[in-house]
Amino acid sequence: MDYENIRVETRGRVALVTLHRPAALNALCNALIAELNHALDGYEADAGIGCIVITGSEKAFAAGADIREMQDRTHPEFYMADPFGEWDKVGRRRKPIIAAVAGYALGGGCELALMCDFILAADTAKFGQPEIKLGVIPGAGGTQRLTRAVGKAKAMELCLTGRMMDAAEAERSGLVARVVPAADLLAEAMKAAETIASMSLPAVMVAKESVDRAFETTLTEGIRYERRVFYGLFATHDQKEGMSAFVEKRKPNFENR
Ligand code: CO8
Repeated sequence: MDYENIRVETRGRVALVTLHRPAALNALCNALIAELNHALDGYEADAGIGCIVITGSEKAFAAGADIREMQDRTHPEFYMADPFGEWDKVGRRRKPIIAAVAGYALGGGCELALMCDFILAADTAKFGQPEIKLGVIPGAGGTQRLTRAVGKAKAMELCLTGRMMDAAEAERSGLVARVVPAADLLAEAMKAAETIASMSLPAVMVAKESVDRAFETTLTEGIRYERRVFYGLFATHDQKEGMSAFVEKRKPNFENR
């Protein structure tokens, strides 16, 4: 399928989605989010895909939600259309998604990156929630996911001042998993995605779900949950294969079941 605002390609078991609205620094209009969700729906249903990478351009991962599209909205229009419902779908995906961020990841762009499972950043990356400068606040999870990622002090400072954080500060704060030279960003993201996609998909999906559970529940409940799904993995072919391969000193041949 041809999209207008994103580019998609598949490399082996990895799907690569490139946000592509260069004239607007990849500002996230409704049509782009709809296309992204359409592509992600396909990858979720495709047993041949084990991991997804979302990236942008050298200059911008995404400079936020599309301000031009939003500026004249009224409260009832926004409430009835509930565009955030569409955004939320990205954060509820079951297969792993890596955000490969170069340049600006601002406002909704930072929030989109935060919806992914982890962020790899180029040394050129700049993160921020500048909505306060527009007379509003982050609306796609920024006040919540950013706070969980970097703690109250830094999240509060970013949301109240709108200042940007560079890649080094983002790594120090725990917002990004790793910073790499800009020229290596896509290769590093694809390498990480290929590693993930080579694992047992049920184990990967359960690991993702379990880590996410840590943000939703108490420690006792989270540990109980982890233990249940750990035991559950012993019903999979891949557990038998993974452990047999270790004992037999060979590489596992996971069948994703
Ligand atoms: N929306 C629409 N257009 C944008 C956006 C945006 N967020 N960001 C940049 N553009 C456009 C500019 O208008 C400009 O277009 P044109 O050439 O037609 O004038 C083009 O992209 C290039 O931008 P600049 O000329 O400004 O480029 P600079 O290199 O000078 O500056 C910046 C780059 C610093 C990134 C600057 O563009 C900027 O500050 N952008 C806005 C950042 C921002 O405020 N983001 C937050 C938006 S609000 C939000 O994200 C709320 C999320 C809630 C979810 C909403 C769900 C519906």
